[in-house]
Amino acid sequence: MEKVVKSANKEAEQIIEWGELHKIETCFDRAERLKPCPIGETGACCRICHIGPCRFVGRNAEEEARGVCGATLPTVASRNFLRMIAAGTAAHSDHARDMAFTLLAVASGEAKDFKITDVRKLYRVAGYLNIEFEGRPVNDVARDVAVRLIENFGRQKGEIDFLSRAPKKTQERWKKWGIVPRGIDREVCEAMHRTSIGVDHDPDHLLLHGLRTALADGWGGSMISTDITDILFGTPQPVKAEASFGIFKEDEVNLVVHGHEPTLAEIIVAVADEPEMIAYAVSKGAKGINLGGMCCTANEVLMRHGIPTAGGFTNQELGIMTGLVDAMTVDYQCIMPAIAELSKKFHTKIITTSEKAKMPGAIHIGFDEHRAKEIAREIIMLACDNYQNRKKEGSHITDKFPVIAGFSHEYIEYMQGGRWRASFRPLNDAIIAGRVRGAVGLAGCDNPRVPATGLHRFLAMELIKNDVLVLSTGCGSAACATVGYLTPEMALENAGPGLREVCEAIGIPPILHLGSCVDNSRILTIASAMAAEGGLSDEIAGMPAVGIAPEWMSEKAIAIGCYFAASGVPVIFGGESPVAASKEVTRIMTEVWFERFKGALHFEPDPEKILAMALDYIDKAREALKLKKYEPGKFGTEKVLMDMAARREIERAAKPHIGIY
Ligand code: SF4
Ligand code: MSK
Repeated sequence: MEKVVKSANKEAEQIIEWGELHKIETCFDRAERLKPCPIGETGACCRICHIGPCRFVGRNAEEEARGVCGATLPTVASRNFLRMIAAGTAAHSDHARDMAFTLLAVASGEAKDFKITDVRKLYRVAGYLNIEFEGRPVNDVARDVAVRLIENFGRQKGEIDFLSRAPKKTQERWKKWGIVPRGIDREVCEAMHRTSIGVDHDPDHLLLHGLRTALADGWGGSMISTDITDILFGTPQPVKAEASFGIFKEDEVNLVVHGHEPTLAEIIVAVADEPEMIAYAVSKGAKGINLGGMCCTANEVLMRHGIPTAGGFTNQELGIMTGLVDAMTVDYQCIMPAIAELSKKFHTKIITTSEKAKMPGAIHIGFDEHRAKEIAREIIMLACDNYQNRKKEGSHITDKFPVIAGFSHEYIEYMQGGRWRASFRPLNDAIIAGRVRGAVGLAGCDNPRVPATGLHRFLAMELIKNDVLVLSTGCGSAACATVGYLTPEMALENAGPGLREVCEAIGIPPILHLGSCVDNSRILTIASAMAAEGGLSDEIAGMPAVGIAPEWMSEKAIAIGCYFAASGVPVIFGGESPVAASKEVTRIMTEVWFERFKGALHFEPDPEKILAMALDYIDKAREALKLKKYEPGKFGTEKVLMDMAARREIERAAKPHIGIY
C-alpha cells in the first residue's frame, strides 16, 4: 500500500515516522481517525438552543428546510459563520487588550522591566490618534495612546479610531453598507446576541454584521496589537535567522516559546543572555541557553530578534518528539492540549503562563508584567534544571534552513527610498509596468488534514514563478521558512524574471515574512499606502491583490479573511467551506460581497484551482485599472528601483535615529 504523506515537510515527516515506530500518536493520526462531522463541517447543524441540535440532513437539507423554531438553512449557516468571526475577532482583540494594558503599565512606570523601544512608531501612532507628542515626555504620550486605544474596546458609539487609516473610498463603502465598527467589544457582543435563538434571521443582514465585526478585528484589535508590539519591542527590520527542528541544540538548554502574546517571550530573550543565567545552565551540564519559537510567538521574536523558529501549528508535538525540548512556555491560542500528555513520554516541561489559558498536566507560572524579569528567570532556571533529565528518546532531527524575516510596513517603505524618501512608488511602478504582476497575502494556519504546509509551499512557489510578490504571515510564513523559501536566493532560483529583477534591485526575498497572524494588519496598511501613492486603485478594492489561506483551521483565520473581503480584497480559503450547505450564503459571500466591496470569500480545496483563481483575479484587476497586460519577461517603462548602493549613499547622509525608517 502506498504510504500516506502526512506532512509535506521532510523533517516533520521523519519525526512522524519515528513516532509511528515508537507508537506515539500525533494530530496527524487523530486527523486520520476522526473524520469531520459532515453536517457540522458545512454549517448545516444548529445547536444554538436546546430544542435542537437541529441537523439539516437527508430530506431536511434543502434551502427551505426548517429547524424546530422555523430557522432556515441559510439562517443557520450564516449564524454559525458569524459566530466564527466573533470568536476570531475576540481572540485577536483580547490579545490586543493585553498589549494595550501592558503599554499603559509601562508608560505609568509600573512595569519597570519594559520600556518604549520605538519612540518614532509611538509618535506615528499618536499622530493617527491626533494626540499631541511634540515636546512632551515619551511616557506621557504613551499613556495617552494606551488609554485611547483601550477606549476602542468598550466604545459604544462613533467608530474605532484606526478606520481613518484606510483610503477615503474604502471608508465610504463601509459607511454605505452600514458596517462601520463602533467599538470592538460591542461588535463581538452584538454578534453573539444576534445569533442567539429568535433574534436575527436574515442571512445577508447577519453576514453584514460579520463584516462589521471582522473590521473591528483587522482595523481594531489586530492593528492595535501590531502597533503596540512595535512601540514596546521595536518595529521589525530584516533579520537573519534559522528555521526547522534543527534549531534545537544537543548540548544546550532548549527553551521554546509558543503561542501568540510576545510580552513574556520578549523578556525571556532579554534575560537569557545574563551571565548568571548562562552560568546556571553551565552548572547543570549544558553549554548555554538556546531559545526557539513555535507558532506566532515564534514569529514575534523571530521578526525582532532573529530567534529561530521550529515552525507552525502542526510542528508543536513534533518539536517535543525530537526529545531535545527542555521546557516549552505556552501563552494562548493554537496550543494543542495534546502536548501536555505527550510531554510525559519525554522529559519536556510544559509551562502555561496566561491566567486565561491553563491545561491539565502542565506547570502553571502565571506571567505578571510587574515582575517580568523575575518570572522569566524562574522559567529559564526550570528549563536548565530539566536539562539533566534529558533522555536519549527522541527523533533528534537536525536539519535547519536560513531565513530572512522582519518585513514591516515601515521597512518596506524605507527600502523603497531610504529614510528621507520612503514611499511605495517603486513597487507601484513595478506593478504598473507588469514587472510585478500583483501581490498575494499568503496567510493562515497549517493543517493536518492536508499534507501539512504543502499547500503553502506549492502556492508560494507558483506565485513567485508567476511574478507575484508574496506577503506571508503566521504559519504560512513558518511553512515557507522551514524549507528555506524565505531567502533572497529564492528569487534568483525561482521567481519570474520581473519579480526577480525587483527583488535583486532592492535586495529582498520574493516572499516577505510580515509577522504573526495579528500582523496581517500590516497588509491592510501597506495596501492603503499603495492606494495613496497613486497609479493603481485609489482604494484597497480593485488592487491586483488577493488573500489566500490554503490550510486555515482557526476561527481567527475566518475573521482575517472577512476583514480583507470587507476592505476590498478577494480571498480564497482552502478546504471545505463552512457554509457549503447553503447556496444562498455562498452566493452572498462571493457575488454579493464582490458587488458591494470588490472583496469576496471563496472556499476551494484544490490548490491548482486556488492558484488559477488568484491569477485570474489579479489579471482582471489589472485590466480594470487599464494596466499593461501582464506578459512574462515583457515590461513597460518604469522608474528604476533604488539599488543598495544608492540607498547606502542616502544613509550616509542620515543622522543617527531611533528606528530605521
Ligand atoms: Fe433548532 Fe431553531 Fe434551536 Fe437552532 S435555534 S437548535 S434551528 S430550534
Ligand atoms: S499560529 S491562527 S495556526 S496562523 Fe497564529 Fe498559525 Fe493559524 Fe494559529
